[in-house]
Amino acid sequence: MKKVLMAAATAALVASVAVLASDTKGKTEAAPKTEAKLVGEVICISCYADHESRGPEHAACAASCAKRGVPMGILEDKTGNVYLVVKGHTGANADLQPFAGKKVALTGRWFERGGAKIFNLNTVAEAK
Ligand SMILES: [Cu+2]
Repeated sequence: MKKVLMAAATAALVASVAVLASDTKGKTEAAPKTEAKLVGEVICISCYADHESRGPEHAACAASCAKRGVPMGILEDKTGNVYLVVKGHTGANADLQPFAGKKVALTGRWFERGGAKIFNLNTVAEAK
């Protein structure tokens, strides 16, 4: 009887820990399992966050920031959301820098964790 109670108590503890773990902050929000498309402008995350700089007039500055290692992102056309772009476990600046200030179409996968929107890049091409 004692062993049965102990086993039940252990199971209850494991279950409550599992519930707590599944409810932790920073969980991944709904993300498609298949490849997604993201259309928007290539921006310098720092310049856009600090002074909303974007567009063709800012392309040279954004490209210069990218060379210095400032992450580039995408300002999504249809939502105005900003995505930080990565490429696997490396940065995506080499891929995005040639398109600074331009509209592009990306393929890859997006994630949302801890309030951050992240796009894991597969391909990039200029869009009209
Ligand atoms: Cu910048």
